[in-house]
Amino acid sequence: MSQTHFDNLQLEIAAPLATITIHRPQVLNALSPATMEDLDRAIAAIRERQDVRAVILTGAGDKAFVAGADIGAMATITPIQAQAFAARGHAVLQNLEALPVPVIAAVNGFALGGGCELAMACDILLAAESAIFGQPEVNLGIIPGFGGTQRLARRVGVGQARLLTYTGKRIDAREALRIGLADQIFPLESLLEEAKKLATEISKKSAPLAVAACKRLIAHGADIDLATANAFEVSTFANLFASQDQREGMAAFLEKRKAEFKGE
Ligand code: CO8
Repeated sequence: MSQTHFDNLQLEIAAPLATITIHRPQVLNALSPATMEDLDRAIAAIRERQDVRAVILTGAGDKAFVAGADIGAMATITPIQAQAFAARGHAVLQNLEALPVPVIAAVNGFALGGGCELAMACDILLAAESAIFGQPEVNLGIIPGFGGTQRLARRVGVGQARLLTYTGKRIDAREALRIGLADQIFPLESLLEEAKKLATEISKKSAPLAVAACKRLIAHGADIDLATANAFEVSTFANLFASQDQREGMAAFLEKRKAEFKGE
């Protein structure tokens, strides 16, 4: 197991799992520009590791996942600096989305503004029953700037996205689950354990190239027409028949044994 302490987060790698914990408890894990750079470094470190099969992203403490972008760091910035911060935030979240392994958000408390946007850039969003979600930017005179208007609308539909972004209201985990913002909810005490259970299940039972292919197809398919997306599915399906994992998976089934996938 390896642990890397960045200034604003911790990265623990215990292959096949990696866990990123945003660690700025004094500001409820708010995202400063330096935190986004640390996050990008952690993502790059994970990308280097062939033995990591799933990532968990959470916040330090039991109160907040991430309470938003750091308002103190944003209060006096210029439009040019705001543009740079938002653009960089988008790039980092795209790097997170581009990891070939599933990223599971374990939302352990407030996920507001940039925190909600960070959680939505993950593949699967698990939340504590005590979690609180919202895009409160309009209450600060700004709008979501890390993809909130876009990922939220794609995730929960334009109606719910309008309700949340126009009012800035907070919703609890049950409401987040009802509208499809959260995928599953658990008591806070068992959230991390459940996230690890899911990550381990995917890591141990599922063929890595196949999981990566599902991830790519679902992510890109949402933004293109159905016929084109289905055509990508057909060619990706066919390509997997060039993998050792396909031969191993099918042989193991026929021989009634557990498959040993290598991601090759
Ligand atoms: N930024 C900076 N500091 C914060 C933030 C934040 N987002 N959230 C909380 N803190 C700080 C508080 O100021 C407080 O510090 P101190 O102890 O020094 O007073 C400490 O964390 C604890 O917070 P509270 O005392 O407020 O705790 P409460 O339990 O009373 O309230 C809340 C918790 C409801 C979460 C409250 O802290 C809150 O409303 N926070 C702000 C939430 C918010 O508005 N988030 C959205 C920010 S904007 C954004 O995310 C834009 C994203 C796109 C950026 C684009 C780049 C240009």
